[in-house]
Amino acid sequence: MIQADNVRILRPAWRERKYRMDERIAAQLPKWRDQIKHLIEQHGDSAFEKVTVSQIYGGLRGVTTIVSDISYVDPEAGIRLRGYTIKELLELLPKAEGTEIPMAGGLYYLLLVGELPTFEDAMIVENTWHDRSTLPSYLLDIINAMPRDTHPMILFSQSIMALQRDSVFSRRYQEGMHKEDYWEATLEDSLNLTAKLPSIAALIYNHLYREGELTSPSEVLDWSANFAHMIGKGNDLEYHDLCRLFFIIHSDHEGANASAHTARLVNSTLADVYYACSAGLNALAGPLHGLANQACLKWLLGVYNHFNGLPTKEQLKTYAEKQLKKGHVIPGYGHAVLRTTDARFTAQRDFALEHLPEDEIFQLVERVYEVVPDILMATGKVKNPWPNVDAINGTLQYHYGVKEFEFYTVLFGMSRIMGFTAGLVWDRAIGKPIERPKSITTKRLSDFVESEQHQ
Ligand code: HAX
Repeated sequence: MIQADNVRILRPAWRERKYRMDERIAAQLPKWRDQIKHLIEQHGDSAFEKVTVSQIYGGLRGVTTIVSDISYVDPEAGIRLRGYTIKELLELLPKAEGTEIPMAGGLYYLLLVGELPTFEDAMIVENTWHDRSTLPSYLLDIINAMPRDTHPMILFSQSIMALQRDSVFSRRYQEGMHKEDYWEATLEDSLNLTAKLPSIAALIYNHLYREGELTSPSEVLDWSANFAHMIGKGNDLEYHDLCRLFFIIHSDHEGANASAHTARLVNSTLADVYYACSAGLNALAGPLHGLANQACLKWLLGVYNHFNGLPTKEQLKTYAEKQLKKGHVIPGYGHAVLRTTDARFTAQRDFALEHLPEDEIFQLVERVYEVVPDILMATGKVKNPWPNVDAINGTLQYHYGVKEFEFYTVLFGMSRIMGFTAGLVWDRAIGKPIERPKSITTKRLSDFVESEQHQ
């Protein structure tokens, strides 16, 4: 039972108001479509950058492949969501009563519409989500039928696929929907799906770790806090705030990272939001992508246990240097694009300094931050020796009792689906075609390079 003085009241007066994101997106479409049409007509044959052989073999690292106006990773300022840094977002996005951390509803409005929401805009998204949050009973049956040792990401991806039968886009497509309306049907699917994410994630968590306990979303909590409530943390207000922070900072990281690009590629075939998001999550589940937060926490706990407590700086330096000599990486450090401390790390560190300065694993995070950058710089090869988002996020979950490492990627995915779906709505709005890049054989590539050399 949630105590009355612990809740952030969602304003009932706004419950009846229809969200206006569709109108606001529609109002911007002529301008965007004209701009893109002009770019293609006037500069369609301009080369933006050259692609090297190493890039073709090297996972297309750094090759610009798609446009995304939802977010951009600035090497120095970090991620900008619709142009705003994490610090700015934490200041500017609307907050529910009694908390300093913004509501996810406001962030989702920003990602979709591209404009800062008013408090009312954010509340309408929150209420729209609440009204659409009920899970169909067959989903409970599906989850309950799955063995307890099933990976939570499988259950997550599977749940989203199961909900596809209610896709508005697919139904309307079968009915002969006009191309101009694709984005609106995609928006409907996106709202329906994102509305259910806290309940889906909680259902999975409770099935795997809380003996199947069932809790409904609370009328009075926002989207993020509702997840906390449904996993039995309804009265832990600090954890509510951590959820708000976590879901905001993980929501998008450009459009061409493995999971976001997967979602957009699938959706470009006009497979709906459910197919696309499930596919995106499957990419996120890989150890090179969404699992880094667990690897980092495991590493920190390993260090802590090795020294039977907090190591001194000298001990930590020796330990980290040995690790590098063995050819291992220091998890949570480095980044393919960023060239400074990740603003998402800083935001979480500020949270920890305020709420859990005495936590010894957090103190270890701090010590690693003092010691490791110099060691990585000394290697002369690490391009960014600073911490990334994953250097701390597991530590925070662990502190508040969410100790099931393998579940952390579900939390990441829950947040990232906001970014995926905002991208999908806009891809359909600007009429992005099916993706079909080209592959090449090694022989053709070799022949090409040799013929270039002889010219
Ligand atoms: N520890 C040790 N060595 C590192 C390192 C680290 N934290 N970061 C980079 N390096 C090494 C690389 O392994 C590479 O060595 P080789 O030339 O011998 O192969 C060299 O430094 C140059 O790498 P880079 O250009 O600086 O970095 P990349 O773009 O190749 O890789 C990674 C970026 C994030 C994968 C890398 O920094 C890394 O492995 N970090 C540790 C794991 C980690 O924190 N992953 C989470 C990333 C956050 C994220 O994107 N989440 O979604």
